[in-house]
Amino acid sequence: MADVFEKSIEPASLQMIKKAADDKVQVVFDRAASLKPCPIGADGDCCKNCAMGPCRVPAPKDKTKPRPTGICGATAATISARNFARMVAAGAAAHSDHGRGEAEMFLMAARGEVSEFKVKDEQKLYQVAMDLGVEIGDRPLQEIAIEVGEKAIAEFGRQHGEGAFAQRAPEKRKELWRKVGVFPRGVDREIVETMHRTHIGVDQDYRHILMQAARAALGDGWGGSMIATELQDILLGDPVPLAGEINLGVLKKDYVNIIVHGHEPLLPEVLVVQAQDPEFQKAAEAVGAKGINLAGICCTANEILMRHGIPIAGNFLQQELALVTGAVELMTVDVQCIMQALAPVAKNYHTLLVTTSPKAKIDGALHLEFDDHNATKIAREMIKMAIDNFKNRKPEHVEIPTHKCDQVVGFTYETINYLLGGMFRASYHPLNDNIINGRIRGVAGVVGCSNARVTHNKPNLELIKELIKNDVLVLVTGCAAHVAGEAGLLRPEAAKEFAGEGLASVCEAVGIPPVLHMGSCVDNSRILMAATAIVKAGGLGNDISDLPAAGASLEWMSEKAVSIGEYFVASGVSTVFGVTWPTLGSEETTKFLFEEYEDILKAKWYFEPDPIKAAKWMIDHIDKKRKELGIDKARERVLFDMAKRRELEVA
Ligand code: SF4
Ligand code: MSK
Repeated sequence: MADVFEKSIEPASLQMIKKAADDKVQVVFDRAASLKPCPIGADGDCCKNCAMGPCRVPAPKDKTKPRPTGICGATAATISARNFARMVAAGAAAHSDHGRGEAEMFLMAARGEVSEFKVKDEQKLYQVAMDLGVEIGDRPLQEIAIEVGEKAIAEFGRQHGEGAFAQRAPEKRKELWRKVGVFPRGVDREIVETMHRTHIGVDQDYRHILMQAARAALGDGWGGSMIATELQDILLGDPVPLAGEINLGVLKKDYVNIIVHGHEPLLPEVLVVQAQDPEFQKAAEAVGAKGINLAGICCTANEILMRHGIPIAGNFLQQELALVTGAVELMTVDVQCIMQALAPVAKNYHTLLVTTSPKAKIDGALHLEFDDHNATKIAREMIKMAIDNFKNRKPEHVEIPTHKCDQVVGFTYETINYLLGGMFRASYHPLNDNIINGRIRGVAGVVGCSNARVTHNKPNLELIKELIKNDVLVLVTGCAAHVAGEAGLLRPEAAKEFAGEGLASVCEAVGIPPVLHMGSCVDNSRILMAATAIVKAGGLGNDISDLPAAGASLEWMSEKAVSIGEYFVASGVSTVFGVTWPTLGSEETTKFLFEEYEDILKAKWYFEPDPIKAAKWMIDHIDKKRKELGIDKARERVLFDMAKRRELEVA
């Protein structure tokens, strides 16, 4: 069992890992154990950018020997910088192509070409219209929405000048971006330029490449991702705090279980509405079920949780485990973070796996394409298929863990505004005041994935607990949010149970948890907006880099996480990653990201897989910023002895 406990600290997952083994079904944890990562590739020392390679250039063990270069002469620094920049470009592309899909649907909805969606949040529409330079005056809402849609789509391909949404950043940050040449244009242009510059024989100065990586990432955070978040909010409604549940225990034995997985919220939104049709309720009863139970995995889950309270079945590493319960009639997937292994796992049970995006098919899955005009038809077809499939469930295969936890979610930067300042004097001043008076020591964004190379949920959970214990307010998104949710940290009561005295007093006064769930991967743009709002509220410096704030992703795995980390850093938030670091093979590249970035961008990267040490780095950074701001009251970091650490691990 020692081996099993290394796979996850989360009891429902452990139960399903054991069941998978009993059922002779291979899951991600088994594959990770049998396939070790290539150490040369992991350190960024391998280039396959042309057919003279792949060229492997690790430092020779014998230090007297010269370090090899690629056949073209590319140095290890150039190779690792190119690899890093390409990770950023791929991550930015994923977020931004998602954003483009939202923008296209937004425009169709504005034109009245689809019946399922229309403007839900008028106030946000006007705000975004102003950001895009769309005249409001007394024009009809539809006309404004159409122009917003057209201009938002045009932002992706902006060839020159400065991205419109990046203008929201604090003035000082924008001046810095202009000075160092990283103010992003359209994200499409930045990604294409990154790919061009990292092609054989183009940009061969690692510093120059890494500055372009920063620009491409900013095009994502303050462009593609922000457009996705803003337009989704206008179309689907700005999330507000609401209660939900999380973990595999949200699946119901007597119900037809449907799981939505991936990242795009449009089709799942329609699924939520259609699943409530009494006709389907009757059909479910007719096959012996009590009803239909909808749940989510990964970021689609975050999207429909934040807006409808639909429960979350789990994060990235729990996607196969949900099927191992034997109780899922249908899983629908769109894009990003969907394991191909779902297809063979589904075949071991009765689950129907359905792909819906025109961009993503999986061999062995059924493809029902969502084409913007058929959302209702597709949603109804899938619900019907799930109901019909209930009869194929094998009761002897069904085992649903009982573990689940309550959570309160839906903390956008706007809701934080209202919660702290009140509906009529919404403002970030109370938050700033509490940071200045030291009740809140600082703010941390803990984001990103889960990764089978480290114990599932453990690094992020230990990090988050350590931060809140030390009065750091934690903002979470993506799969890191699920870690907090599954451990009960997204309940308001968690403030009293886990947070330091100062943070707990603020959370209890306002009635919020010490860890605030801000949404999906693209919603990291909400963290940028929250940081900007704190700067603009005053008293904590003039730039995001002045704030007592830090970022972290201790279980990252996707290229999107690298793009997020890079735009955090380029926006002024120093950020620590765990698991592995993709440039460790090159001292020059790593030094540039870990040290020289700070001189240029006023923030830097750091690598630390140990969560307690990572928390210390973040808290030290926060304290350094407090000192620079002159708000450093003497306060001791709460130190954990081994007994306390063990307590954390079993909690
Ligand atoms: Fe090797 Fe240079 Fe080709 Fe990369 S680009 S594979 S280093 S020859
Ligand atoms: S889903 S990118 S595993 S956070 Fe957004 Fe989770 Fe990471 Fe995918």
